[in-house]
Amino acid sequence: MTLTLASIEAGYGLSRERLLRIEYHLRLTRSLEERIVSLFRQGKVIGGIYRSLGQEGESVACAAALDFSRGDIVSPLIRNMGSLLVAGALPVEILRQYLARGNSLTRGRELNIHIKDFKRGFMGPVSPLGAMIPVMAGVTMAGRIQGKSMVGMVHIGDGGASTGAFAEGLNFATVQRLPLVIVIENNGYAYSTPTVKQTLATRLADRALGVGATGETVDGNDVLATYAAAKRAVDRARAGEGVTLLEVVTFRMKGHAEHDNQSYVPKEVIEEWKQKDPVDRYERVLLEAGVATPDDLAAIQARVKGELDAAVDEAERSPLPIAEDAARGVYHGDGFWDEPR
Ligand SMILES: Cc1ncc(C[n+]2csc(CCOP(=O)(O)OP(=O)(O)O)c2C)c(N)n1
Repeated sequence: MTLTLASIEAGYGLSRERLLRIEYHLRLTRSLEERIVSLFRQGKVIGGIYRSLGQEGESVACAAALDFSRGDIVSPLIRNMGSLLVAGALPVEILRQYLARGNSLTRGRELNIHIKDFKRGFMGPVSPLGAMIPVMAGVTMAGRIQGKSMVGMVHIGDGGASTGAFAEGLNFATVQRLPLVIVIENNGYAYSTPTVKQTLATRLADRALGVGATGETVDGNDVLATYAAAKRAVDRARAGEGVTLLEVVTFRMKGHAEHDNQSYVPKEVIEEWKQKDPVDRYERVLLEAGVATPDDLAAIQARVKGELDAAVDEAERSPLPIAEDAARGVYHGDGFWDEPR
């Protein structure tokens, strides 16, 4: 069937404006990461870079299904910069984190996307994988006790889904019928360990069956299909129908971090997934459906470039942390975190 704007609007409930906003966030995510790699190669980044190249589609599409005006909260992992940008984190805030600046959201104490802002609706990860599942169960339970209609969304990798914290959190959130969407990113590898060495299950979403949650698997590089699946899960959660375990099938197109040359992945596999690039695929859909012209797409890329030029400049001009501040803000009540930066 040929897609048109009208058929997309009818099938997915997405207006032209929202479809172009998704495109903007896809390009912003990809380009911001490219800028961060460039800063890394100049020796300016503190810590590692965990690219989401090839996975931007699922981060952006899943977060786009949330309604941040209703208090929804997303908990991204290191490869979900796209979710943060959709939630309203600014590129300059993310850049200041990577550059460990004194006026970053964590004042230079935490790196990459380990940031939170409950008001805007994002809560960055802690490093122990799986731990954010029970934490987000708690966040959504608190929301319910407070009478809010908020939904939580938490991301986990195929490797992270092998942890005890994941299993406990999934079971607890499910039996409590909490409004939580757990997104498993099946991106082929956990570091150098292929998914087939993590589990004999062929569908990671089947883990929902054992606890009585709803499970769904979707092509994570198909932005519209992923949006639709995430929206179904969010709607179910908001309607009081509990947890969905949404498996997004995608591929990590880079090594675990910049130091990893991904030599353990066969070249043909990388080539095969290149053809399924989520951003290219989404742009083809926009063009074929007449939602955007090549000029529209070029204008979005120009806007992204202009915004990132300014953001990189501002982040590089931001001050480094002050040594004396290291002992402040450790205990509640000294006003450190309320001081303007
Ligand atoms: C509980 C725990 N074990 C090990 C690690 C170290 N570690 C960090 S990332 C990573 C690989 C994660 O793979 P996966 O969950 O599949 O996510 P991906 O990197 O593929 O996005 C590991 C083992 C950790 N952070 N937490």
